[in-house]
Amino acid sequence: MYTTELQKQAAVTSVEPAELLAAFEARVAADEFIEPKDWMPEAYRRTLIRQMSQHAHSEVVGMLPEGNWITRAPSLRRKAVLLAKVQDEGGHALYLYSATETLGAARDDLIDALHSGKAKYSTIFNYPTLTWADIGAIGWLVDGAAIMNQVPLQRTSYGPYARAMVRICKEESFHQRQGYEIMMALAGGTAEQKRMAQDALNRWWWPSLMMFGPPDDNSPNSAQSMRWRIKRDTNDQLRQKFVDITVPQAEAIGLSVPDPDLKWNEARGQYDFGAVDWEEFYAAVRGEGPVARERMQARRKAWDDGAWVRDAATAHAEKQRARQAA
Ligand code: FAQ
Repeated sequence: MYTTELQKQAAVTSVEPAELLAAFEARVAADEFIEPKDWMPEAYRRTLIRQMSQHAHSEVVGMLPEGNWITRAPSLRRKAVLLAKVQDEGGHALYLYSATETLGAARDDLIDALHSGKAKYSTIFNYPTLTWADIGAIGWLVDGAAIMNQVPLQRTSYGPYARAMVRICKEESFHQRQGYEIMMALAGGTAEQKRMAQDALNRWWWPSLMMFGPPDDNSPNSAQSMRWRIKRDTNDQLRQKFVDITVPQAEAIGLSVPDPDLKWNEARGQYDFGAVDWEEFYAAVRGEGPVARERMQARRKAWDDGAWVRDAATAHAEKQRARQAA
């Protein structure tokens, strides 16, 4: 798992020298970026490897629900846009895996952890995409929730993660708008198209709220990650922001958010909203989401089918190295 001597030393150092720790904490407190060769507490490194690799896995598995509609997009324009979007998600995974490697993690270990079910990925991608409107709902809600979480990550304390987020956020912002535009077209279309859009919103609303993670009082990692400025906002703060921004967007296109308890709270200047079904969330985290098994099967098959490409690329690189040496 550890690739450099420095990282090996850090990993086996059980007592972290107090002055190194104090200097690290002072840098974090001063909003300086921590860079790959800087000393960092082992737990900080492990937290980042966990979060960043799970983020990368989410991007990769996240290609599957939308990939399902590339061949059935309703027009050439929609197909070209969807292809580009799905390709972007693959790119995000690549930046994130590369950024995780700067912490000494080996890519093969990370992929193994995904395929063996040891590593998590976002619960949202365990739901099926039943109609074309789901592609609109994913762009609007899922990318919308992803941006809400990722904009603050542009200021996360680990430099390579923060920098990867800058480009990812630009692309996610385009994704969110293309999704909303699909929903706008459907909501303004025939009665059947509007019904499809509402049905997609009904199915994707609550899983989108779950993307932000468990409530703050049940989030074991939040307090430490906030102290280390890996996370800049808590799960509940981001969930609230998402609700406040998204509800008026639904209203603007004549759709209704499927929450009978949703109400503008004048005193708070925010929406009150109903209880998320946390049992459903934890079941999805445990790998029991509606299409979780299919998602993992598809990932493992793609990995196995791609073995020859990896072998060919390795052979090509070796040939080039040998040629240069000669
Ligand atoms: N799904 O203590 P916390 C996207 C786990 S990218 C599954 O609150 P933390 C782009 C969590 O890992 C979407 N597991 O944890 C796209 C932890 O377990 P662990 C992904 C979840 O890390 C769009 C345990 O629960 N984005 O959508 C989830 O402080 C469209 C306790 O939770 C990121 O990964 C969940 N929803 O906060 C692609 C952003 N929530 O690891 C295609 C970066 C929590 O200790 C199409 N990540 N868990 O075993 C983060 O910001 C954080 O990791 C959170 C969780 C906020 C997700």
